[in-house]
Amino acid sequence: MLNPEIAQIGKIDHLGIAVRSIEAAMPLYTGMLGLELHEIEEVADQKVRTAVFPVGESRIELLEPTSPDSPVAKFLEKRGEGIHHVALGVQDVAAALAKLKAEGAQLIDEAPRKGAGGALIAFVHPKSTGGVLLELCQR
Ligand code: CMX
Repeated sequence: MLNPEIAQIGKIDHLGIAVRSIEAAMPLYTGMLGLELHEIEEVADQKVRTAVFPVGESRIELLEPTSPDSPVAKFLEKRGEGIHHVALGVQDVAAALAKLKAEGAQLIDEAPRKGAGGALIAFVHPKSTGGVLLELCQR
């Protein structure tokens, strides 16, 4: 049993980058940067299509909205393309959520849900984390 007093953040699991079109962004990531595409997946729950590029022990995850009411569509409209969230790899999302809540963080997800690649994820509101949307991610 993991200790809920400790968030147990082990690494940056991935950086989420909002793009209007994965296809249009591809030459930058596979061409200019020489990264290898691991997979493209639709995450219906989040109304996004994701493209994952492993970078060392972390990944870059491109996020393309699949609907005008996707959180990523809203982000693109307001801020344009760019870094959307930082995903911290944790051993136990539920325990990390409990810890952050106790510390005063404003949770977007009170309980873990399913994200890209079968991971368990939960988001913390950027208003309570210095303007950075944080995702907790358990693989
Ligand atoms: N990073 C930093 N700030 C952000 C942000 C982001 N990604 N998205 C929104 N904000 C800011 C806005 O700029 C705005 O700030 P101001 O009030 O100063 O203008 C504030 O948060 C509220 O923004 P909003 O446009 O009114 O949007 P909502 O409150 O409706 O939603 C949020 C914001 C973060 C709660 C929503 O986007 C959300 O629930 N995100 C989590 C889910 C998600 O992003 N899923 C997509 C990725 C899925 C995946 O990785 O699989």
